[in-house]
Amino acid sequence: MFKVFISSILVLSIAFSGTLVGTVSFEGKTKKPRSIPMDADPVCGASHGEKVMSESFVVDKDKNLKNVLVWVEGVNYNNDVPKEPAIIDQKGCVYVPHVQGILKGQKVLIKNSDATLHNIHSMAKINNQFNFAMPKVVKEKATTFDKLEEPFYIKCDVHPWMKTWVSVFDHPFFATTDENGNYQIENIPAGTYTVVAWHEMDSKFKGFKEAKTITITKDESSNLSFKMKKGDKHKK
Ligand SMILES: [Cu+2]
Repeated sequence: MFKVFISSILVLSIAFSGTLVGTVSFEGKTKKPRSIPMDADPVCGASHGEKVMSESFVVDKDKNLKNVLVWVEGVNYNNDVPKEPAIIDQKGCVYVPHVQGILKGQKVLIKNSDATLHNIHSMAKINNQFNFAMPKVVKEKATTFDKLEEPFYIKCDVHPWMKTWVSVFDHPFFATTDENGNYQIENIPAGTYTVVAWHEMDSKFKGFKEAKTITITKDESSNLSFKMKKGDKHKK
């Protein structure tokens, strides 16, 4: 009797969830890809065979936008945070990944894969800020973010071009768009939600934040796409 009860709960919790997919694109004249000069630190320059391109504004030939963080708001999530740590790697004097969602309380491993000095400096507004050097012999430091926060950046004080964006969530229903502007968020409990798409601030294109409403129905894939224009802002 007890077993039957447990298995029916499992079936219910799996059945009442859906998938959200979509594309974020850019409307208007894009700008040329910009390369990052790294000659100031020979170790950085030497770690790349070819030019390193800026990741702050990347579109494909159809103007689909990479590195947009998309998240669902107000989802009830009572599971534990993942055991696997989130990774912020300093590799070739670039942060990998360029933007990511991290769960509140999840272990975050900050790696230095380079044979050079980095200084990692968090510009969080709600979470505690940190600012410490990682000489080439320091390969790993662990931290956590304890409060929910919309995207903020972390920079390197040694290499002014280095910047990565982090947002802190209390659920795992977020994703970053790939090189073709696509995102996919799975296993969202059925319900009606606000979904936010966010792209970082850029001196020319300003940045983008847009919220839309979607109803997730069980066992189905819902589609929600966004379009960024030059001059959009991070409006609430
Ligand atoms: Cu650095």
